[in-house]
Amino acid sequence: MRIDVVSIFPAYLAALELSLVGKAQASGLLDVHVHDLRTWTRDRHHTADDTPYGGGAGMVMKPEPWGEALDAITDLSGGEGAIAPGASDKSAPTLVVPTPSGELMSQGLAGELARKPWLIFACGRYEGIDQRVVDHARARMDVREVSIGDYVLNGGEVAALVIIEAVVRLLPGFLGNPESLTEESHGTDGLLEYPVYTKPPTWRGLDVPQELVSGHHAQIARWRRDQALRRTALRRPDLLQRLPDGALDERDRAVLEDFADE
Ligand code: JD8
Repeated sequence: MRIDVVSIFPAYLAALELSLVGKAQASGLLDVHVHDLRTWTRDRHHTADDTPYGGGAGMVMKPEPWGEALDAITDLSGGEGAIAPGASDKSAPTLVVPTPSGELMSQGLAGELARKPWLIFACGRYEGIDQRVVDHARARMDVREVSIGDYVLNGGEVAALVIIEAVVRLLPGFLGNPESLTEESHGTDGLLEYPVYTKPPTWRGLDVPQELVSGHHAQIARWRRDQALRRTALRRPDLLQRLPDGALDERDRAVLEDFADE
């Protein structure tokens, strides 16, 4: 997968060199390119913003630098000014624009984006990017305006990092043990994760639950399921409503009823 990220604060994306995403780059699974939007500004002050039409507080990001940045990055001619080496049209890019007014990021969307060959992240600042940039891009490529949650950030960079990590870890060959993907929260069973423990068996007077040191696999599996059900009922009852029919067996429902009676 190729990922391009455009921002006026490219240093924010340095984290992509670290940890597993960094390893994915080293292994060739991932090809990340971070660009400074000001590269495509024309005035000596490298101005990327201007006052909003219709008035109001703050500034808006100018369309011209974004238009030229996306032209250069998506220019598959390999010619002058092209960023991406000449490539066939099969690797059409998907433009991902983090915005508080976007569709909500989810594990499902992460899976969808992980199947794309090329993602371009447009990280806005100020009050946002002139809307014509997205409207113009929609005529040329797949565009997803995405929010990572119902709280306000100062820009799109950290949201891009969140989305990239959620996507890249789903790439085939990325995680050493793809098995662990199935068990996690928001994974396949739609429940929150059960609590996890490791050595020592007692820490500051706190013991690891007996069920986990029993070595009794069926008992361990049952304990973990019960914990996941209780945690989900307590913290994310909305997830229980979204479970497909048949996702809960008789014992699961009994656990939830007991929990509700507590
Ligand atoms: C991109 C500019 C700041 C937003 C005025 C504060 C995502 N879940 C999310 N919350 N906030 C963002 C986000 C915020 C951004 C930009 C994403 C570009 N801002 C603006 C509108 C109100 N300031 C986000 N994904």
